[in-house]
Amino acid sequence: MNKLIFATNNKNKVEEVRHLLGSRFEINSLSESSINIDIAEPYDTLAENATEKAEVIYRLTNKDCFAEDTGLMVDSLGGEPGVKSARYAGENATHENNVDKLLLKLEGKANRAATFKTIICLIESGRQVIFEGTCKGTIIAEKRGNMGFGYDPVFVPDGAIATFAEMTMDEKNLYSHRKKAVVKLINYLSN
Ligand code: ITT
Repeated sequence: MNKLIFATNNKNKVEEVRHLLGSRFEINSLSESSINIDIAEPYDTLAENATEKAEVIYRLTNKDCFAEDTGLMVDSLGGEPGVKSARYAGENATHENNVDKLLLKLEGKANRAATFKTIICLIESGRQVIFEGTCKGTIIAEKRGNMGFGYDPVFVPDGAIATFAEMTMDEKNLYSHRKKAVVKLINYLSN
């Protein structure tokens, strides 16, 4: 099996995952599969939302597929924005709105530790498998860099000096939550 639908509308995720999968697996995003839907993420956990996205697409297509849900958990904000990372500043918030809200909420806080977590749900021949990847780091006070997406301009992974938005994709992948989860997916699919 080497063809999968990646149940996402996020072009940056597709680019990152495709870069990691190389030529071994062919993935098609929702738009590349001519599926024009925005799947709701109604649950309180990344795993439930990732599973929901994968299940909706599996039911619709009956084809092997996977979805991922990612959240940024900030320690001093009780885990916010967490599962609501994409909608932190409201339903139609841009990445910039979300980052601005995060920086505002962290103003004056000494503890700026945070963790990115990615959960992937694969459905292969009707069977569900979950993979997880995390990356610990710090939220800096001002945005730096213009690569990547989402919270990348304010996130410095532990062991680095640059933000994710100042890194090439290969550099981000030395630390990335998504990379760790995708490696587990690749290992599973390869066995
Ligand atoms: P799909 O549900 O269609 O996959 P989405 O953008 O809605 O795409 P999520 O629900 O997983 O994705 O939302 C996660 C949000 O967290 C995303 O919109 C970004 O703002 C942020 N995010 C996810 N991965 C990130 C990364 O690697 N670097 C920075 N921010 C990230």
